[in-house]
Amino acid sequence: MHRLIYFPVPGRAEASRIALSLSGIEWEDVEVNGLEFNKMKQEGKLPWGMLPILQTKEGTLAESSAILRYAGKVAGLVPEDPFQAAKVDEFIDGMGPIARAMDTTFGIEDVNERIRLRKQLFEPDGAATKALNLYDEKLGQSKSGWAANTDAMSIADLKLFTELFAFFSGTYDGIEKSMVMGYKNILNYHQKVANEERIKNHYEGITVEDIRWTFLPGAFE
Ligand SMILES: N[C@@H](CCC(=O)N[C@@H](CS)C(=O)NCC(=O)O)C(=O)O
Repeated sequence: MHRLIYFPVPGRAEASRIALSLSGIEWEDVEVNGLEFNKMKQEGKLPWGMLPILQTKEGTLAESSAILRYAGKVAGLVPEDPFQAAKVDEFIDGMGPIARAMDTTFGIEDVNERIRLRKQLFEPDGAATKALNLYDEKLGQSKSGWAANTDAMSIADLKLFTELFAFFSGTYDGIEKSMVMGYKNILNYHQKVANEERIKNHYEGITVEDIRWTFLPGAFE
């Protein structure tokens, strides 16, 4: 039995949740709050002091991208071809800067300051704008339409789709849906992934009221 442990949000665990669901292996989605997180940390259950983690019978895996690569291999979402697999890794690693930029705004208690910092990320020279332009360009260049130009959907798509569109769900003060609406290739990509049969089935039952509404077909029309 595998146990994926994270906070009750998509965040850095959602891509692995999809991969685990598609893998067919038995797994449990464990959502914890801040108190439970602190307890796990104090008890030394978090290899790198953070979540998500994946508990397996062989031991605990930390780091969201490592968990995703593991779950993705089991689910057949990592290309066999070494070059394509490396391009998938390149895309996953390339997504680091925007996540790190967002991280700097999480610990800010003052809501106005938090909003100011987040809006700054979306200004013309901000880290989020740079990332969005890069993604838009790369998606426009992809012959297959998948993020890493792979023949089939890969873990790079699970990560890009879940982490990028989650930003615009309304749960992050200062970040609004309108901020992504000008990126044509990104919006086409949303439709491609949201309508992919396995993804569509995965989110069956999710409504527009849910935190995961950004993963539904038509969410950014
Ligand atoms: N590089 C790590 C970053 C993990 C991370 O930042 N986790 C956050 C939640 S998204 C966390 O555990 N925060 C609690 C804390 O640091 O106290 C990964 O990708 O897994």
